[in-house]
Amino acid sequence: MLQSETGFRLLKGHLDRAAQAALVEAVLARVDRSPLFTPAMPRTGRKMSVRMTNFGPLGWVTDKDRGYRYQAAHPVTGEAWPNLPQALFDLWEAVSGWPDPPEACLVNWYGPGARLGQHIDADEDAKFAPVVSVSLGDSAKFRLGGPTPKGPTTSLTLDSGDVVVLAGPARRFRHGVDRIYPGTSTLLPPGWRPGRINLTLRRVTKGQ
Ligand code: MD5
Ligand code: FE
Repeated sequence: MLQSETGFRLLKGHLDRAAQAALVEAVLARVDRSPLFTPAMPRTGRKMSVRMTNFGPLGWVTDKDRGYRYQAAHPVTGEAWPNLPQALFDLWEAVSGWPDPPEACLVNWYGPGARLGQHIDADEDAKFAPVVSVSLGDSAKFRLGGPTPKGPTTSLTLDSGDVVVLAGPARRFRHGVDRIYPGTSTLLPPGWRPGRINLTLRRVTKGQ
């Protein structure tokens, strides 16, 4: 099926409710020190509806003038990103099949009405390393295409606790989030829901 040939693996309900709650606590404690920022598209400066922050030595950022990139400092506070929660190192080790640890965890927060347009993740020098994604909070409609800008797409629902592993060819597949389904989870605390948090663990540098 889709999963094994392409390197796309959806681990439905990989994290139980207790693991999700512990992860949310670790994430929100770090977001306190490293607040969500509003990313802007290169050149147009158009603001994205998803809000972001990062954990780990490198974080993904974008703005009008400098575009998409990884950097060591938060674009607003200028501080280093917080460290990765141990649970995310453990998850990466359990599911990624990659020998080196993740260097970046992009944290995406979707409020009601937020979406993420179809795109391919290609800003990492480590272009063969997998990406591991964790969904927390409200469910989302995720749409996965293929390696080219056109062609058919498949819609999937990502629920809280789901983990997606993108390895091999799927690592370069077009994808996006069409919408979230507000009120489908009670995991996130008041102020964060309705809403969805997605964590993506990534290798950025090629290393030696
Ligand atoms: C999300 N995040 O749910 C989505 C999907 C992103 C992003 O797309 O870049 O932050 S996470 C699943 C994902 C990540 C990277 C590659 C692929 C899927 N893929 O090739 O299908 O916030
Ligand atoms: Fe992506």
